[in-house]
Amino acid sequence: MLTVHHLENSRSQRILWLLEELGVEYEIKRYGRDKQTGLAPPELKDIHPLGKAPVIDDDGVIVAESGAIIEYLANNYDDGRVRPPNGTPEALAYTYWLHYAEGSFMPLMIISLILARIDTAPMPFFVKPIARGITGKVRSGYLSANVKSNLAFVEQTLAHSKWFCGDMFTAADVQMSFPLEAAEVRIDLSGDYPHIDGFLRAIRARPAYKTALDRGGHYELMGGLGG
Ligand SMILES: N[C@@H](CCC(=O)N[C@@H](CS)C(=O)NCC(=O)O)C(=O)O
Repeated sequence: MLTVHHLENSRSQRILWLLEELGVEYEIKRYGRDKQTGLAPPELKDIHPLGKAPVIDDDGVIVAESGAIIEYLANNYDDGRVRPPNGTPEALAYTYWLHYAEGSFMPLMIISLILARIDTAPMPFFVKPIARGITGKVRSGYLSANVKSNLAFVEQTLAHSKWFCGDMFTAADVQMSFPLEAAEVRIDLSGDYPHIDGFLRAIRARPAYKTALDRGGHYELMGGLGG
């Protein structure tokens, strides 16, 4: 039996979704986040040294890191439904988006989350303007421009095709769902990014996405996309 170590409100939701798309049987071990810090509980470190989600245990084979898990599931359980044929331009796009999601887009979301945490952290009143000054500089000098150019790039891609690798739904769409859902928490995508908005509506209409939500439990992402 395949077990998904699933942290509430997290990236592991998309692994449940992919398993539903593939029709693979699995069980869920669900973990709650620490109420104060939002971090994963220490028990996750018993499964993998980094203690992050997702991690899967497939009959003793432990795989961590969303992209690696998706590749493992596609290699072992896909009969061509969620991955373009090798050697095609779509296959190259597939590899690109699988890496881009965590390699390029998510770091921006994490920086944004950290800045928002600093802005709202309890601190002496005289320190607050200094802290705000620093977070504002990071936003204006780096974050905002990069978020904009990345969203524009994704928007342009989805203006050309319904899914990230063309007309075929793939696991790259599953991987890209989380960064876009994280972006959606703070930005009204329907205005400047109608194709991203349409993509999010399209994934949410998929039966497998809905079943994964039912099985994974409450799913609500933390805010933090400042500026
Ligand atoms: N790049 C990794 C990121 C893993 C990660 O940071 N997971 C978050 C959940 S969204 C986590 O476990 N956070 C809790 C913590 O850091 O304690 C992946 O895609 O698997």
